[in-house]
Parts: sequence; C-alpha cells; structure tokens
Amino acid sequence: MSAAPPRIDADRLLKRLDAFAAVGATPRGGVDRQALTVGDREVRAMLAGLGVARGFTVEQDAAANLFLRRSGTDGALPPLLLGSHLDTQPTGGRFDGALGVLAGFEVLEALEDAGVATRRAVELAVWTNEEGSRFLPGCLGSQAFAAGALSPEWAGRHGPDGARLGDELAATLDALPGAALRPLGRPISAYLELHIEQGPVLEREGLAIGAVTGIQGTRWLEVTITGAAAHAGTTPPAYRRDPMVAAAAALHRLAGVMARDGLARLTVGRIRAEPGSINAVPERVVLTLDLRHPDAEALDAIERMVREELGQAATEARCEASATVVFDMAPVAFDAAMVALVEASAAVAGHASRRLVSGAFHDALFLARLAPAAMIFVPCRDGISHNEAEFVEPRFAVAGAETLLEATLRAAV
Ligand code: HGY
Ligand code: MN
Ligand code: MN
Repeated sequence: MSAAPPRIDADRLLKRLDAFAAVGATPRGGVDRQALTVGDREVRAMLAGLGVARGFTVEQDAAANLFLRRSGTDGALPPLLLGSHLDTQPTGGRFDGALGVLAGFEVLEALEDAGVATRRAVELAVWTNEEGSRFLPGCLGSQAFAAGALSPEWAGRHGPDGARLGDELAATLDALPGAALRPLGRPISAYLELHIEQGPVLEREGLAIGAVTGIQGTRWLEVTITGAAAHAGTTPPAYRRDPMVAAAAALHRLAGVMARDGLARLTVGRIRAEPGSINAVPERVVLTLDLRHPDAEALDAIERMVREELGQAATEARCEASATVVFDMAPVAFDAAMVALVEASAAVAGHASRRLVSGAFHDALFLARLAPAAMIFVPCRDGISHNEAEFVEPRFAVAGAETLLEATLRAAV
C-alpha cells in the first residue's frame, strides 16, 4: 500500500511561527531580532536543535549561513535548496523571513513524516543578514554563497550600534558548535523561497499565492552634506552654510520623482545632524537613500537626478554634497519554468495565484545567479511589512507552505 502523501501540519507550523516570534518580541507585537545578535543566534540554535532531532544534517559556512539537509536517494545530485532569513528589521514583523524558513522546515518534516524518498537531497538555508539594516550589505549570506567567497572588506564594517561585523560573524559561528563548517557555496539544482508579499496586491485581489516573476532593482546611497557649524542664535542667514537647509531643499524636490514615475521608490530611512546639538547649525548632515525601480536604466536615471538635486541644493546653501553607492542589486527575472512550477504547485494545492514582481529584494535574487530560482508570495494584511503590525492570516501561511511542499516534490525529483 503506497504511503500517504506528505501533508503540511498547519498546527505545528503556526506554533513554530509563534515560538520563533517570541525571540526578540517587541511590546507592540513585532520582532527586533537583527542580524548576528543574541536573538538571531537563539533562533538559529532553536532551528538547528529541531533539525538534529529529525535526523537532518546541520551545517554552517563562513558567512554563518545555516543549512539543514534531508538526504535524497542519489547523493551525487546537487540538492534542491529552500531558504529565507531569520534576521529582522529593528521594528520588524513576525513573518518577514521567518515564514519562509519555518515553512521550509515544515516541508522537510512533512517529507520525513510521510517517509517520502526524494532523489535529490532537500536543503533548507537560513541566510545571514538579509535585511542589511544592522550591517551592509543586505543579503550578505546569500551573496557570499552565490559568489563562493566572503569579501574580506566586510569584516571591518561596523553597525549603527558600533558592533564589528567580523566579530559578530565569529560569535555567531561559535554559538553553534554542533554545526559542521562547510565551504562557502556549492552547486544546487534549483532554489525556492516562500515569503510574504510585503505589498497590497494579493490581498486586494483576494489571492492566496503569488508566483513571483522577478525582483526590482535596489540601490542604496549614503549621502553626506557638509557646511559649517555655527551659533544657532547669532548667525544670520547670509552667514550660514547649513547642510540641513540643503538636505531639506533636495529632498523636497526629489519627492517629485515618485509622483512622475509611479514605479519609482525613494526612501530616506536614516538622517542625522552632526554634531547634533540643539543650538548649533550642524557641520554636516548624513542620510541614506533607498532607490528602487524594476528597470535598470530608470534606476540609473533616478540616481543621476538625486546627484543633480543634491549638488544644486548644496551649492545654493554654500555646502558640499557627496553620495556613495553602498548597495546595488540589479533587477532580476526568475526562470520561467520555475515560475510555472510555482503556479502549477499552487493549483495542485488548491490555491488561486497570479504572477507579480517583488518590490522588496530577497536572497533569491542572488541564488538566481547560480541556478533556476523562484519565489512564492502570500498576502500580508494591508500589505504592511517592516512594521511591527505585520500580519499574515494563518490560512495564507499554510497555503504558502502547501504550495512550497508541492513545488518541492516536483523539483526534488
Ligand atoms: O529591503 C528589502 O527590500 C528587503 O525586505 N530587506
Ligand atoms: Mn525578507
Ligand atoms: Mn525585510
């Protein structure tokens, strides 16, 4: 008698999501579990312990990417890789990243519970520092995996909290002594990632699944506008070289970029005045710009506009401005066959789906450079993410895991 088909244990998955969200939980119902912090290490250890208990192989690499592997019948074949991330924004949500990791683990368990033998091994990856909020670059782990190398320059970088990336990486590796160290990067047959949409489309259309066709481009700039510190009370306008005036003028003009191009996104996430005294005109203003667009040339045009507006506003305020690109991800289109596989898997699992491009970047962008990759989206309430109010209906979390299971069964053959 053939074994019963594998099935997602909804209750187990939803309980796991709650247990992991408790690590770094914030008073307003979100999660602060930034990359390579104690909280990140705690959830990594929780997942590693679950993997060992199920007899999966648990390994990590020099970028502290964590891998749980369920063997296949043909060990010579490159594995199918599932994955996502467990690090969060400072005021992040319970599902961004964690849903993909825990649904991926649930898929491994469902295969194990049903005694399903896949030809290929199925591995689950937990990518280091997807968010890029504590340390640059974002998608650090998946970039290093895809390149097969960790840039030596990264280790010396510091986060806004003063922590040194190299030290935090080492401490994270040391925190999982039971995870064998493996080389960075290895061949994979394909990559699948389940993630929340972080936008309003699926919810608005009442759909459970998104078959993601690609990811738009992202470019981060670090901007410094330098003027002259001066007394707030005695310095008349004509004698001021105020970088905050230049920043305000430039940002006011740049706000029009999104009005003129509905696909463009421009965000100032960080801004600080130095020295930051209430009664001194600042010497300099440092801010970040997050630029997004599905089209690479349009992204270049937005960067040119940013530089022009900054230069002009700085000149008018008798200041100097400089902008450095600190993160740059070109848009990517996912493999057509993999996108079709996601659609077919959603249908088999009984869930309506539509195709869409991801406005957020994901680790899948780098894995797509290595092998055919695709993503599965599920809706989140009001499209809210990178916000403690982020919420996914349990039925959608389960629908995503069911679709991931169906896609895994097809891709792991
Ligand atoms: O910023 C992003 O797009 C991703 O969610 N970290
Ligand atoms: Mn994410
Ligand atoms: Mn995110």
